[in-house]
Amino acid sequence: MKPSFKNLLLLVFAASALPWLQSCKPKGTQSAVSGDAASKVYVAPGKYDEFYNFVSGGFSGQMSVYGIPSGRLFRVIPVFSVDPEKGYGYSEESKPMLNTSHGFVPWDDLHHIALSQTDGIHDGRWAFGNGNNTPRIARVDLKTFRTAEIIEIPNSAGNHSSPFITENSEYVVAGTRFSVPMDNSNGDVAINTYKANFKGTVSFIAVDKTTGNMNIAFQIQMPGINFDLARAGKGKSHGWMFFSCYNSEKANTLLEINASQKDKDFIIAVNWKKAEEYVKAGKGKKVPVKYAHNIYDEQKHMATSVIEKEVIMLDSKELADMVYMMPCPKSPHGCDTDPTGEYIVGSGKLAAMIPVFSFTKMQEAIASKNFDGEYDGIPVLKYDAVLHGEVKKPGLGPLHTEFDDKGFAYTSFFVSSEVVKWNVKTLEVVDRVKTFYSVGHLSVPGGPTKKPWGKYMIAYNKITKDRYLPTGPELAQSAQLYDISGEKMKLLLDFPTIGEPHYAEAIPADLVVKNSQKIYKIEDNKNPYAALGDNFARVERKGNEVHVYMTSIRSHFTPDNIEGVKMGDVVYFHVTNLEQDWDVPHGFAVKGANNAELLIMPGETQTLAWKPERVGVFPIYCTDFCSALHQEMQGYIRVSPAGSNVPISFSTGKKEPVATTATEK
Ligand code: K7E
Ligand code: CUA
Repeated sequence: MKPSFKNLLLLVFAASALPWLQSCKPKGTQSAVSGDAASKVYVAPGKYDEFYNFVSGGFSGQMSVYGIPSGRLFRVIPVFSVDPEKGYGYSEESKPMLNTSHGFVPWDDLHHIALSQTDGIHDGRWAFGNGNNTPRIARVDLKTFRTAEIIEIPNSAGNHSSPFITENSEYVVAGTRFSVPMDNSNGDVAINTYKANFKGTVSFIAVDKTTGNMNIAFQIQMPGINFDLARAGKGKSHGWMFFSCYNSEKANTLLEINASQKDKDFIIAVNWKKAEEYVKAGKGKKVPVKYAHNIYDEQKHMATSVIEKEVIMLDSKELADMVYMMPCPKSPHGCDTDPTGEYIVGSGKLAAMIPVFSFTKMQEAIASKNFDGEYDGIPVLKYDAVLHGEVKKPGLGPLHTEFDDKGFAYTSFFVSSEVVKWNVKTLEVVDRVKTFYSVGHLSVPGGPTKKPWGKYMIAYNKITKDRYLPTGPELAQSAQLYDISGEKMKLLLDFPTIGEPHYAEAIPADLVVKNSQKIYKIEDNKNPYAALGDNFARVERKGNEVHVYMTSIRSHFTPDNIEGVKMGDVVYFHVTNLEQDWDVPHGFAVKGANNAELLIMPGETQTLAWKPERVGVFPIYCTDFCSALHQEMQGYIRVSPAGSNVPISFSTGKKEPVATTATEK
């Protein structure tokens, strides 16, 4: 959420004349840390952290990786945004990853992380993230810490309610924030025909057990409202998915007022096992769509993008026993299920309490048809019939809830800048701590799973006025680490984040460390442009394309002198890193290229395309300090005028260039 959301809340609360709003917002820098905080976050040099924290980068489009408890930043994984540091989105091999039905999209807005699970417990295999803007879901492989796959979601706009994962990673699930005319309808409609023409969808993207590869198993067409967040059922509620929704008013303008009219919106419960039965029975309609599906091949070191043409759509109106609505006050944001799967917590941004729903009661209400009418053909369950109870007067602007291993819930409050700890069964508030300031999501290691590891809670704050050295108009967003091992929460540490953090997940380091890949085996390199040894290095002309099959090894490129390129040519540098040692990437850059560098991992091949725009001799060099003679890892490429008769030639370590046969096409 951007500050506009804060303004909305301030507006609404100011309008309802709550002067205590001001008084409960912490003022000024408060350290509020106890004496032993420093030792609790101190990870000695050379020692490992206890947890990995995978943090969404919001409008940076990336995912960042921190150590907990130290708060040290290890890596920024490029996901939806190009990253010149790593050549992601710049190398020929990675460009297809960012292809969509709208063409190449170099950016997105990543809000939520979902780590893969087996039996409801983190298994350390993959991290999924959503692209909000151009609806997509990405899968990051935790062996390589690289984006392995991106799938676009059709019939969706503002893929916010996404990705949320089921307890055996059967599906990652995505709900559309904006309702829109469906892709195969005439999209050219008046916006004020919203109620008639705009629809919502939720998508179930199946995840292959072995490869992790995603495919859209089915979508469900929903009323034209806004889907905000979601959580899968677990344990007894496995097979269900819960979505928070706002704008049940179906407003299409000035939502801050028009979508805040009703007392209650909904949490929508979807029985996806039932949906699967309907799909099997052929109750889904095949609808024409267009969406990109991009996969990175680890052996070819190359991505491919395929445009898919069809999805299966189920209709929530027509198919019984599949979708139910639970009334939820008021404009709910977070929708979180506790580790037992019995309780569903709805956080109404504008509500003065937190409703907690009971899965058992929901089942009873469904069985006894305890309905309060229908909404767009979907049965609405009676609020009182499904309610476990309400957490009274918890704070202002509840957003998200996370759980520990001892039966407690932690809810973030944006407006009152605090985290409130409460007992999931008794609904009693047992503790509260300040955050600095305006907290969004929380993360407890294992918090969204059946088996939280507890110990820490991390709050991700939107506003950090007076917490850090000023950096001009924009300040760092921030994470705050709390110790939750005792009865009282204790602030331990602040650390700044990359982009705007929304959700994050933390996982014990052991689950990831043991699988971490060190190199790509050179003998497995199937890139068609690889040069698997210095003796394969060469330069070939194909029409106006010049292909340089180059190798890199400490501390030289082969070849490092290239001539015979002419104006009008496109030069493709296919660089194979022959190293087979951990942590020895080589970089590659060309003066004046309208492109980025390449950063090539051991055993990998990556390609940089360069169209020279002037005649001359251009240096090339390695950008990654790889040995004592790194600074010697350099070379030249000569560009001659169009029509010149300088032949293609190349060499390394020779005084005179060796002429070769150019393959003319
Ligand atoms: Cu609350 Cu986009 Cu999950 Cu941000 S969302 S905070
Ligand atoms: Cu290779 Cu520096």
